[in-house]
Order: sequence, then structure tokens, then C-alpha cells
Amino acid sequence: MLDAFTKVVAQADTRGEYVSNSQLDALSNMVAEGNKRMDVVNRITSNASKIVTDAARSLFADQPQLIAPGGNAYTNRRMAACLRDMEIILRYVTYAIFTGDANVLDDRCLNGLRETYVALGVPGASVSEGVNKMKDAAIAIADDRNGITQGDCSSLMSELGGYFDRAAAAVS
Ligand code: PEB
Repeated sequence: MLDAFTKVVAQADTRGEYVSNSQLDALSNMVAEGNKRMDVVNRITSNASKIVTDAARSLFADQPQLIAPGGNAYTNRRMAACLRDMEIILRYVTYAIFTGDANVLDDRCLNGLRETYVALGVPGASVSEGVNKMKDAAIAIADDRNGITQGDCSSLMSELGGYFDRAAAAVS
């Protein structure tokens, strides 16, 4: 599992070089801005069940065939599996924004997920739509200006959005 720091070390090591100044600058900026990152993790984590259930409700409202008899999320067992999958994906996105690197999300969650869904008959495009809905909700919560020190969070929010996009693209 790589984070932003070990990724830089791994890359430098394969070239047999020291960590470069530009890499140091980027990591130094990440440390300086670290509290924002922790706040994002904290806000998403403490609102996780709302993010998941709201996204699922909205997905099933848009695509009612999923929960109609014969639909992939029909029966409580499959509904539970669906909510659980969305929660797993959200959890790995929080790990990625925490470590500042997509490696943990890729290796432990997304790798092989499309193939798993194809084998199970789970509609990947619908999962992808659910992930997009979680993205919008998570960004709204993470970027909420109320009750927090004001600052520029634009690059952090686009990094966060990128992890959701990565998950959505991996299954669609
Ligand atoms: C991935 N999902 C399912 C299974 C697995 C995963 C491995 C099969 C085993 C099981 O049922 O538990 N597991 C999941 C994941 C990781 C992992 C992400 C990452 C580490 O280990 N069905 C829908 C919706 C969608 C959905 C579109 C948004 O109609 C999901 C939710 N996933 C869904 C469903 C099943 C499933 C399994 C319904 C059960 C399918 C079935 O048994 O027929």
C-alpha cells in the first residue's frame, strides 16, 4: 500500500535517485495543508451512512427497475449487498484522500471489481451512477463553508472528486 510519501520514494528508488526538490515541494505543501485533508476525512466518515443511503435512494428512484422483481437489487439480501458495496467504495475513497494517493483504492477495492460485477450480473453502469451520487454528496459535505476556518479547498476537492471518478470509471 502506497501513500503520497512512499509513492515518491518508490519512484525515486527505481531511478536510483534522491527525492527531487519539486517532489519535496509538493509533499511539503501536502503537510502544510494537512489539516484540511483530515477535516475532509472526518466529515465524510462521520456522514458516511447518510451519504450512502441518500445516494442509494436517489439511484433507486432514478432506476426503479433495480428494486423491482428480477432487478439486481431486489430482495433484501441483494439490497444489503448493494448498500454494503457503496459503503466499501466510499470507505476506500476516504483512505485515498487520507493518504493522498489512489493506490489503496485501486489495489484493494477497484482491481477486478468490474470483472466481479460482470460475473455476478451486477449492472456496473448503475453502480457507477451510485458512486457519482456519493461524489456530489461527499463534496457538498466536505466543502461546506459553515462552522469551519475558511480557506481554499479547491485542489483538495478536485482530488477528492477524482477518486470518485476513478471508482465510477472502474465499474462502468
Ligand atoms: C464487491 N459485490 C458483490 C459481491 C462482491 C462485491 C465480491 C459478491 C459477494 C457478495 O454478494 O457478498 N466486495 C464488493 C466490493 C469489495 C468486496 C466493492 C471491495 C473490496 O470485497 N446491485 C445493484 C446496484 C448495486 C448492486 C446497482 C449500487 O443493483 C450491488 C449497488 N453487489 C451488488 C449486489 C450484489 C453484489 C455482490 C446486488 C449481490 C449480487 C447477487 O448475489 O446476485
